[in-house]
Amino acid sequence: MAKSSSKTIYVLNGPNLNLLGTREPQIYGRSTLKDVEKLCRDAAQAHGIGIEFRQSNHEGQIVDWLHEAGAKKAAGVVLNPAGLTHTSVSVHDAIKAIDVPVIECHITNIHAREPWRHRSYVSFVAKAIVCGFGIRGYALAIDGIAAMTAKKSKR
Ligand code: CA2
Repeated sequence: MAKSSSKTIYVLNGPNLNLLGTREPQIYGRSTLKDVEKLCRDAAQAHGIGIEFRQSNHEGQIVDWLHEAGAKKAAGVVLNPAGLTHTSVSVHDAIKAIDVPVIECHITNIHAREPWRHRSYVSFVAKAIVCGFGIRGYALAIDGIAAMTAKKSKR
């Protein structure tokens, strides 16, 4: 049987986010992905929850990690699909296939940017969406999952 990770939140980052803080600071700010990881660890720790923090430039890897989060019964997934947001039927299908709440998280407000960024294949199947708060959005998404988890365990 899969090991249960109900006290774990997966934070998954898609293509090019490894470059965060090194290019286009006027759009994405100067924080690096390491800074995002620290922010997420601190936010999760405040709720007594652990995190798996990962980044990949490969669509299939993101799909595999979503399956892993499902198999391990994670408390939730914070997913910044990056460019895959606007293209990936496979990421959409993987989210649909798992019984774990997935929070779509974007650093920028994708609806205030180019028209082609307004369409997200992920939003259809996400439990909730956070965008436009900069990297603080990741912490907000973790707080949201923690609140949902606390509510569930009270039932
Ligand atoms: O706002 C977000 O978080 C995005 O998911 C970021 C993606 C973009 O394609 C989405 O439309 C919105 C871009 C991720 C690449 O990030 C970089 C950051 C700095 C330098 C180069 C790439």
